[in-house]
Amino acid sequence: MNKILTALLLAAIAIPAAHADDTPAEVRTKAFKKMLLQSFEPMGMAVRERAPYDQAKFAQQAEALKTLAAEPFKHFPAGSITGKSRAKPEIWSQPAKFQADKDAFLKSVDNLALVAKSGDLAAIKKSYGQVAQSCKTCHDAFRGPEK
Ligand code: ASC
Repeated sequence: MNKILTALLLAAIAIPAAHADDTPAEVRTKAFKKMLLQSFEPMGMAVRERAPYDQAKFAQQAEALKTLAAEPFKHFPAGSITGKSRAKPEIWSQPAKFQADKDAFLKSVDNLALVAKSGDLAAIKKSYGQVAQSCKTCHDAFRGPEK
């Protein structure tokens, strides 16, 4: 896909704006979406060979993920299950597992940023897969169905 088309497509995906009166659930959902749309999905396109792999660009996206990855986890105050939130009560009843899953995710993200610098695409694919697996592990335990 050419660069202009990619830019247009990314611009067409609305990244919801943050508002001062957002609930914690809205704040964390927007933060998760931001990292997904600005870094994880664009990297996924390259990893799945649906977009050209560019070493510098990919390394930049992996750094962006590192910058964005911790933010959503700052917005899980006790009992913040409101409206459209998919957060399960287990987040607060199993805090040690939630913390461990978060730490594993952040560690896998750090590793991806490191491996991305090498330009070794096979290693990058493996590391990206570990990040995706850490998303899934946490979702399986702590994210409920869409409401
Ligand atoms: C995504 C997405 C997730 C994760 C997960 C990885 O792109 O929206 O929730 O990856 O599916 O296994």
